[in-house]
Amino acid sequence: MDPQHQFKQAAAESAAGLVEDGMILGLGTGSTAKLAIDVIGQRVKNGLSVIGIPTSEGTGQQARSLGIPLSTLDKHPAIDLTIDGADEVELGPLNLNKGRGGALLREKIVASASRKLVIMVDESKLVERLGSHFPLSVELIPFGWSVAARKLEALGAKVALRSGSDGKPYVSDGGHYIVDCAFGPIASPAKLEFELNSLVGLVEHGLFLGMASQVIVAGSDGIRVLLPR
Ligand code: A5P
Repeated sequence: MDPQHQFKQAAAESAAGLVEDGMILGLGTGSTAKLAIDVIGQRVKNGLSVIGIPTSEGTGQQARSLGIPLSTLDKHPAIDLTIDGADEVELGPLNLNKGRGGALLREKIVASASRKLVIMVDESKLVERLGSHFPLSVELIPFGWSVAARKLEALGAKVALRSGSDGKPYVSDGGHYIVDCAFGPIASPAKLEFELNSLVGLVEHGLFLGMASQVIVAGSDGIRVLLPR
């Protein structure tokens, strides 16, 4: 097993250990979340009682296959704990860059309804500035998406429409396109968030600012838990 996978597994096991009986649980998306959901599935088989709110169709399928009971935000609008991965974590405030798995919209809605958002990463995801390693995922309405893309370019991004494995534009669970926006290291995530939030045709973006309650980091020195400061 490659070290990065081992680290993801360790972070996932640690986060899954925070799940308590009776919780309404937000279930993230991505390879690390998948590992954590496997562990939770095992705990459910051993008697743990939780209700999961999935952040993607894929996560819902995985959870159902493991016997984790699922519900919706409309029936359970207050989530006790959400566990999810991230593409980058900004050291200090623990702002996040998310969305390479294409689930950023539902992930952000679920995170916003959660009392606690625990993020699991391997140490390669820690950065001084978001955007250093990965572009920012931005979800757009397909109608006239290139108009919004041009506005993103005017904000300083190199913009690429995300493709699926069939070579066609990737379509999110919500029926939208995603563009990958290479801004380079982002000096002021809050300023960029403000600019993005006023862009017509933009559904959501992968900046999760001030949302993480804690970040579980797994690396060669073991597990560390970071709190925002
Ligand atoms: C899904 O849309 C993403 O936000 C993921 O949570 C993020 O890409 C982390 O994925 P991995 O756990 O696969 O690195």
